[in-house]
Amino acid sequence: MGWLCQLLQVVAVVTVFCLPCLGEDRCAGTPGIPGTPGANGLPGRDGRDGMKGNPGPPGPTGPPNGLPGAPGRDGLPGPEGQRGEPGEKGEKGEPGPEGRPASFDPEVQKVLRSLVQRIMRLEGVLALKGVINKAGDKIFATNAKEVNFETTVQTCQHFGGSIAQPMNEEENKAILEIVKEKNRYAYLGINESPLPGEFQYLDGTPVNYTNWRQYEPNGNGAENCVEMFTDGGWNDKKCNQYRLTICEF
Ligand code: MAN
Ligand code: CA
Repeated sequence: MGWLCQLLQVVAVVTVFCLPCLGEDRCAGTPGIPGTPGANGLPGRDGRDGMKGNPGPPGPTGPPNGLPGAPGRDGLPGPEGQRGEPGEKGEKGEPGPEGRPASFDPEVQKVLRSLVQRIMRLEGVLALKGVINKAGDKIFATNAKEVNFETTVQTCQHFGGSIAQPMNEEENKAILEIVKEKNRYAYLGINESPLPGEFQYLDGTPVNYTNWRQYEPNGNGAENCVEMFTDGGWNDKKCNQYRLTICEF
């Protein structure tokens, strides 16, 4: 079959190239059959260097008896450890700057104002009920008991006060109110000094206000205590009588 195909191919070529000039005087030549490709030329010149390639994969692990490598980088910080024992007490620091007195604090002032208000209200109630008698900063009160001078001093001390000791007319009047109300004489916080006829407060300071009755004091060293009568006048008297207990607070 190969030769038949080849023959048909030749006939086809002859037909195509010979038919156009049938009946003409001169017939144009037909193009030749392309020749066979020539032999390969000489090798060309070397090209320019290509771009640098990517690094290759890591090589295989070396033998186990190699030198140790450089130490690796530090790892991440570990979790927080347990709290240690308290350290020893340090040196005392320098004193800080002087602060504002607590009394200047607006909050403290508010509390103080409130306390003053409440105390004044309580005093009002007690005065209204005749439990206390006020004179200036002093408050006088009685337990309505009659005891000797020494017991009066002790009773008043026991309750945080002291035996009534009038130092001016106002205080004398406040004590008198109680004396009159109970209609009982009361010992005062005044004693005769070692000098007969000289009287002093219980701390030894000389009296700077007196309200002696007429002809008093007349004990001349024999009457060392002082009592208040129901008219407010004073009499020097022995200390062992039973008199109304009046204290000042
Ligand atoms: C009594 C006592 C005295 C007082 C006279 C006053 O003798 O109370 O202290 O001075 O009376 O008359
Ligand atoms: Ca007297």
